[in-house]
Amino acid sequence: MTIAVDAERLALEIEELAAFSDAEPPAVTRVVFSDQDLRARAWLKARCAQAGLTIREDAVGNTFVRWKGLQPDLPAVATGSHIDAIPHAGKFDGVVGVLGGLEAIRALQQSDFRPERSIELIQFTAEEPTRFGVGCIGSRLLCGVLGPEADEKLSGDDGETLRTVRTRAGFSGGLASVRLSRSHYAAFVELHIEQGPILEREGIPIGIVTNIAAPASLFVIFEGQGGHAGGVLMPDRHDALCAAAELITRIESLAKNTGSTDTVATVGICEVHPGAINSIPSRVRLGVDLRDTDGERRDEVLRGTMAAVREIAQMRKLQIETRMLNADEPAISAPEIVAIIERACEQESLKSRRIVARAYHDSSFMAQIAPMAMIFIPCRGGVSHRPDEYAAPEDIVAGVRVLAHTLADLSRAH
Ligand code: HGY
Ligand code: MN
Ligand code: MN
Repeated sequence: MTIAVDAERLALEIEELAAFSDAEPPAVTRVVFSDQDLRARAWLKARCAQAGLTIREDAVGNTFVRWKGLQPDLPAVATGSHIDAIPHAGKFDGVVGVLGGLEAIRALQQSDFRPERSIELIQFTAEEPTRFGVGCIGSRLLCGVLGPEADEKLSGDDGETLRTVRTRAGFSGGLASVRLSRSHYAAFVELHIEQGPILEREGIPIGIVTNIAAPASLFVIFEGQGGHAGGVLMPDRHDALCAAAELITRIESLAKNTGSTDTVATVGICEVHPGAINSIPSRVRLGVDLRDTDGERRDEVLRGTMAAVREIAQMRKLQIETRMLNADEPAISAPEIVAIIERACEQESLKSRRIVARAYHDSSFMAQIAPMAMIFIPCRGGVSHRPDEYAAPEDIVAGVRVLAHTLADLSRAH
């Protein structure tokens, strides 16, 4: 089967989508339900409509773009990813899976291939945690890890709830209607940049994900006494930032000492109040992100973190509160889909290797309702979540070609 990918059109579309941003190029900021996100969604739907595909949006804004198969009553085959972007990110994270998925469908439409199962592209809402503190809200609701309570439970730093924000963005209806059954899809495959250095370092164009690391995240709030930077002597202080600093280095050492490099820990948020140079910090909020391919090893770091919180609170005589945001299970790819992707790579005479996904993805949750696997392509220097994130056009096209073969294979009703 000849797969004709329109590389030029795809490259142009990636640039066009990147322009819907609240940051100066080459950075991209596109927070879910922001005006730029809504403009990007409208642009994407217009591109999908031009391809003659049917479009449905659910109550949280997940967007479903379907190429109807010859046997439309069979469970469809799905692909997809996200278009929201954290502040000052790049233009490829998530986008390669959405626009690459659209291009894979268009390439199959151009060939003489007709799918028996429908093929559906999904653009998931809020893969990034920026707006509501938790990532993958759209796919969590799809698979039932999150339920209708999320409407009031999830809110941004501005206090606005998910319900308020999604309704204002034009997505109404009960969140219970977002949930899909385990038989809704026959398979789910996501194309994504690796967001790591391995494929580029080894000169391999395709990574086939075997498992996705499990994220856990929490806020830690330190309440100290504050006071005048000159007037309060050291023995009398209950400095919230010094306590936070101690916890940060304890978390780092816990992650470094699990015996595996698959364990990672990051404190990506540190808010200091009142934030004056001559005032002892009275309140600090840390945002902590812990991950591992092994859920139990990740939880060991989480337990160690909680023990350190108790010790530091006691030693420094201040209040420390922890607020769990999420603690998810690692996802395992379906071996039969891994094998199909490997076959697709052979058809394209592309070298591939199996690989672990260290970032989380919507696939992490789609794995709970359908056999899942991911296709990775290299990104320069392994860099992501930065304006200099870059994937070469030839690597994107290779990923789209492998995805197209995989979707075609999966869409046969056998
Ligand atoms: O944080 C992640 O792993 C993903 O990029 N949201
Ligand atoms: Mn990301
Ligand atoms: Mn992503």
